[in-house]
Amino acid sequence: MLALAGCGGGSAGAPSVSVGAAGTYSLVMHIRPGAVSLRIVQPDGSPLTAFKRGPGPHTGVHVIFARRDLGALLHLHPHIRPDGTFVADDEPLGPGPYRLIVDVYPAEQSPQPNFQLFGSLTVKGHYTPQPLPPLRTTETVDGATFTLHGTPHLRAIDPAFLHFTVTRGGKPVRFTPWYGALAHAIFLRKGTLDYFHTHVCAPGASGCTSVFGGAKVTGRSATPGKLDVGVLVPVPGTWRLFLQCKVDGRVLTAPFTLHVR
Ligand SMILES: [Cu+2]
Repeated sequence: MLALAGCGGGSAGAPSVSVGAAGTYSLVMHIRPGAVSLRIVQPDGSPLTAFKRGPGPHTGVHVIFARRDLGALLHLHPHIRPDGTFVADDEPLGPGPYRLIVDVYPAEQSPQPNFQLFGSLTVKGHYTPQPLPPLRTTETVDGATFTLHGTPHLRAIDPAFLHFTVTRGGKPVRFTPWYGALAHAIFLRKGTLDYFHTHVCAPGASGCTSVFGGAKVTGRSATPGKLDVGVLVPVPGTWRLFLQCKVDGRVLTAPFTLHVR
């Protein structure tokens, strides 16, 4: 029996995900150089100011900038001011068109724990879209080697796990909890940029399970250097997994191309 704890959340193109609730909310963006100021407007026209708090990654708002060619990603959990505004510092982004995904965890957890709102922005400058590389099972980021073990056989709406090891200098790394999880797995679909997000949590961690329709997924890591990453994507296609973890004070992002039938 698989328990897939993704940070629950599919996006457009995922018929069984209840994005209806999100459809009644809207995102107000104010773009300025190096930062985007954001606010969520509720169906009654007032700003959303009450967000889920507590341990685990499923709190507040998660802001993700994904370049349209899936060649770059930035994942932030900005502080929310009492008036409901939050500022995402997008200084690190290079030129190009981006999809902005705001994954929202409101205090009111019904009918679903979270929903997504979307925007887009373009960072000026010369940009050439890059084709997605084929799956490579080893990626080295900042001297850390991420290795995917085995051949993934992934199917839509079917929870599964991918087994990774992360080493540096031949030794397993130690993960520092970051944004409430040991690792974050952000899945984006080529072309449509459909979105799903799961987490890898320490044993016994609470608030870490992701939900999609009736399925749940919780990634686990009980051993340094090992990550069991839950996969639960809503539709077939070519997906890009951005696996993120914090090691020695730095956030590392390792991308993998996945084919989902
Ligand atoms: Cu996350």
